[in-house]
Amino acid sequence: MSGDDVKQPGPIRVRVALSALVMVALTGGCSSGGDYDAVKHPCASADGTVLHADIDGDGRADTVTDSGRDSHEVRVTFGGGKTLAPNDLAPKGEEIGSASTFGDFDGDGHIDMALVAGAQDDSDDPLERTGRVQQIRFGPLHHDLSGEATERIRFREDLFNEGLRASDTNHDKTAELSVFQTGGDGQVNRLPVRMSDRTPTAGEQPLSEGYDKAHWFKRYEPGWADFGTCGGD
Ligand SMILES: [Ca+2]
Ligand SMILES: [Ca+2]
Repeated sequence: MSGDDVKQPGPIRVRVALSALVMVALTGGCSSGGDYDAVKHPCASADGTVLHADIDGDGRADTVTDSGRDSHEVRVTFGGGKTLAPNDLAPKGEEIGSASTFGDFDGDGHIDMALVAGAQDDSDDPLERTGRVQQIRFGPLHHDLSGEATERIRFREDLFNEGLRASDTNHDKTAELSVFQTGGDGQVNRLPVRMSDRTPTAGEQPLSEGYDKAHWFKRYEPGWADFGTCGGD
């Protein structure tokens, strides 16, 4: 379990198998792609800002939105209608910045959630920060966004993390997680996260990809659309 300073409510699972099957049959499991079944095959909107998948494992398609694609204003809406903001799970404070994203990072077929938070930089120099959260919660996720297990992401350097991006550039149905970590001089560095079973490690290789801090989320294009767009559109 993670040592992060973050709420870890107890598990509350609701499984309504029969009604879920009926709902999937009625909706097709994906709001934007006709009869494409997002429960079996997570899919995204063409612009990569909306992910349709079964987050809680109840057989109904759920929706994750990241309208700015910067992982800062993420919303999860379960098939039953409940909506949560994952970044609200981060510790509170004026200087705290947080980011979250979703993908099947361990390849077990269940969508997982990555969450990072810490005190933001107040200068253009990378500084180590306290009060951080850097974790992956493994799905299926409960309706409070707790997971069946949580693992801390290991970093080479304990710097502020500007954002996250989940993608599947090699189309192997396992999501790759990237962390965009402050690098000074107005830059962020992209740190690929390597998974060893469920142990995530970020940025083991020498860093070579730098992005402009204000625009990394537009200039690093891969994202949820890599998972396939709903209905093939
Ligand atoms: Ca669901
Ligand atoms: Ca998973």
